[in-house]
Amino acid sequence: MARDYLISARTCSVEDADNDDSYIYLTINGSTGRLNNHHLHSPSRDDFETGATDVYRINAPNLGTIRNMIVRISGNDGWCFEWIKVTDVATGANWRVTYNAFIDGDSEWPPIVYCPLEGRHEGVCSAQ
Ligand SMILES: [Ca+2]
Ligand SMILES: [Ca+2]
Repeated sequence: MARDYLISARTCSVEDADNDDSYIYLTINGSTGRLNNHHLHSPSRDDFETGATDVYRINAPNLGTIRNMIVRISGNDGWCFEWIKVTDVATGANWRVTYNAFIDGDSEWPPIVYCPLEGRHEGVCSAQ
């Protein structure tokens, strides 16, 4: 059965942290379901601005306990994120992964980062 989740994403407060032109995708692997390459995007506002926290409400398969997240960028506008938090609206359970660095499709930074949780509610992302 599908459930509602809030996905919050905090953009870093450093130069060029913001993203306007690249596509950001989030994969969430849970104990009972998966959200695959979900495009994080708001049609109604300029998201991923420096220092901002953007919140997206989505409907997804029941993920159960989240095991890991994968963040991917497509495009040449690098994005720096401090953290991403996923909240199960029905239960209030939440999982947060921190990174504090850039992902970038065309630079020394990786285009994909892997964020293991392995039963915890806090995790740290690193390059694939
Ligand atoms: Ca940028
Ligand atoms: Ca933007």
